[in-house]
Amino acid sequence: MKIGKDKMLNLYEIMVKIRQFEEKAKELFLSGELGGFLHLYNGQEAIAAGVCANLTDKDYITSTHRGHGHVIAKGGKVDRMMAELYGKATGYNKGRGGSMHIADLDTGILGANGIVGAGMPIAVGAAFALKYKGSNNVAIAFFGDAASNRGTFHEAINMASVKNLPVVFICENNGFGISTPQSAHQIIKDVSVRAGSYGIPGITVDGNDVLAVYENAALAVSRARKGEGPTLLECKTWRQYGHFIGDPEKYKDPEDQKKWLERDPIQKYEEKLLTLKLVTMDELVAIKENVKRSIEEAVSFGKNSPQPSPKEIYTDIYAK
Ligand SMILES: Cc1ncc(C[n+]2csc(CCOP(=O)(O)OP(=O)(O)O)c2C)c(N)n1
Repeated sequence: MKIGKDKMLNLYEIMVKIRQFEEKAKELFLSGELGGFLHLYNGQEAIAAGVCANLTDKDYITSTHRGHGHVIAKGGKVDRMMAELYGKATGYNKGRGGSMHIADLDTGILGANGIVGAGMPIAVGAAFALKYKGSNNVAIAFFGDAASNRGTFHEAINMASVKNLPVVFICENNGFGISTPQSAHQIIKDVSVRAGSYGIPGITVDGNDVLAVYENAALAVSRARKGEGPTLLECKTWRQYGHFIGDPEKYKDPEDQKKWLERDPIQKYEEKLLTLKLVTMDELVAIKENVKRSIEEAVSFGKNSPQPSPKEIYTDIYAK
């Protein structure tokens, strides 16, 4: 598949932005500036970047508790995200959602979600609406390997296949559901085989290879846009940190951790870009520096934004 230099560098920039956002969020959380919980996306950046590079603002995504990467890749602004993490009025949810509930209808982000597996039926509903309206847009559901054991996964894929809906199911198989390894929560090795039960294509790719993700997601999105129905795309990856920040990670085999860190998706992609002579080290450094500035601006925006007014505590809570 042909992919130009601009797009290749854009994939890199998005991955770097996700990584730096997460590192900054971790630092602020550990210093006590941010409350709540943080489920970081480090190590999985190639998946959000590779998938969302095939989408427009009019396409939808549903996300998970580990959702910052999806939001950034889909076009979310880091300043409004950071403000949401700070619980401020300028955040995407006016400070009421926090890390696990960031949503932005303008960019098609139907929401991160603290309920495991809850995004899949929502994406199917959005895909149904798109088909009903005769649009050629698509909906994407991101979810983890453990979420593929939930009834919502099976019900959503069944309904999507029966109705031939424009939806792509992206399983980010990072090998764990909290502290439970995949081998202890399901007997299959590849989640993608579950697609066979529903008569749709199921594909497994290297989720740490952004170009492999991009190309396979492009095929799945194109099938959906052409009215050829849903696909289940499984991306094998690794959660570089614990389930949440504060998790002692005693259940991880240090050898596995080491092996996967050597396959860091950003590092691997840098090597590829340099080997292909598509970019110089100076250009990569310049991209990182630009991203760093935008993250610093986002922090100061979040920190200096006003708290939500207590008078608005019920605003947007009840539908009239
Ligand atoms: C319905 C539901 N059950 C249980 C939980 C508790 N819980 C939070 S995250 C998680 C594991 C999710 O694992 P996976 O789907 O593989 O995603 P990952 O955390 O690896 O990204 C669980 C069981 C929850 N939030 N919602």
